[in-house]
Amino acid sequence: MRVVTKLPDALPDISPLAADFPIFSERKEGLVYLDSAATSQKPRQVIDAVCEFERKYNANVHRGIYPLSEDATERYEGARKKVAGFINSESADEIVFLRGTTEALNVLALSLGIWQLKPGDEVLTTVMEHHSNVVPWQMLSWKGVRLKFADIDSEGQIDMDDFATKLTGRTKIVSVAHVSNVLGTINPVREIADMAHDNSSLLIVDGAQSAPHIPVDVRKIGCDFFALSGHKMLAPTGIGALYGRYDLLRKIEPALGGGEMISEVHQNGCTWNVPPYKFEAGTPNIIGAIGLGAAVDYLSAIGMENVERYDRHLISYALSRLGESDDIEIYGPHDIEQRSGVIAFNLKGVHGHDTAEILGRRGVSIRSGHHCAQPLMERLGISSASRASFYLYNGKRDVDALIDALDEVRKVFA
Ligand code: C6P
Repeated sequence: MRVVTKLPDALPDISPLAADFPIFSERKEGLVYLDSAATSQKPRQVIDAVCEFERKYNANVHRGIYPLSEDATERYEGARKKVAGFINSESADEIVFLRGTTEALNVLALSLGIWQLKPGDEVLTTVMEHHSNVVPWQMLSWKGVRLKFADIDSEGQIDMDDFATKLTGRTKIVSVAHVSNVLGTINPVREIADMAHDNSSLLIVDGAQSAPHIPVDVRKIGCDFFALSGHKMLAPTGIGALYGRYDLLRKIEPALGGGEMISEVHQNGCTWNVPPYKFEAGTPNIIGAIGLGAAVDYLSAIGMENVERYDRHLISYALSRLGESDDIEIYGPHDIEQRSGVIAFNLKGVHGHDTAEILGRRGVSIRSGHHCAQPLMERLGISSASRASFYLYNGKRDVDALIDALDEVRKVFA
């Protein structure tokens, strides 16, 4: 497997890693891809690992005792170990393979919500959350569980005084994004973990936007659960992971029932398998896990510190270029140390969808709209924003293409 392990110290015109991503050479019309927060592109190393598995190792896992199935199981469990190492969990038994962050948060809301929370209990989140960290908790309202939102300040960071005020004796769960998919804010999850635990609350971290961009150490963070999506970090869609502290995974009830998650089933009841299998009902996304393992190998070979440093170069260059014009409003922290991955902005007087549509015609792919974060849009007093999101295959040239294309938008609306 060929892996380019070095990212340059200064931002190059074209990322040396772009060559690993077939989509950039195979699309004849060229591609300026600035929507990696929605989903990332996939390197050859991941595509090859997925193809190799389908060609040589495909069988169901944990079920057959013939060599092919044992091979498949070994590779599937190997991927689990890689994910465990990537986020520094104590053991692979703390990693549950699920479809992604949304499914992980729903599983937690069901497990904790239905089995453990009582009427009057509260879940504390923030106003910058993705709907995946809002709706599953709101769905517990039938049980009398209340969802509260900590506010943000003018820089798009959590208002920690408001957070502290809303963290009460009734708060059983705190669930926050590590990195906002709109503001790019990196939240102080270590501090939040201490506050939550001092209050005897559990801390869930939505790592959908952090795991692809910054080193994640669940033990250093001190969170109880951490969710990530493979497709945002170079793996295929439909695979993600839920980390849970082993003692908690043992204690809480499963949310999904079926094959694999049981120990025994009788007409009058059943008993659960041990974690993580207790939470993996049915045939899992084996091929997705193999792809996620390969993606973790790829990112680890580069080093997440290097990925983070490169991300800062991209963000800082893009912020400075976008800041050259006074008709662009940028959302999120000014301090680039406090942000990661995405820049949401609005061109004054132009709807985000118009901006994205015109950019798309110029070969520049960005996202616009509410970004599945409507409470945040309401808080910012806007209905939509354009968002450019960056990853390790982007270079200066992609940012310059964005800036040039924005001139086209200005011309159309002049
Ligand atoms: N945000 C975006 O364009 P899934 O869809 O389950 O892989 O991830 C959900 C999710 C949860 N939390 C955060 C912070 C996210 O950013 C996302 C996905 C994408 O911003 C698609 S809406």
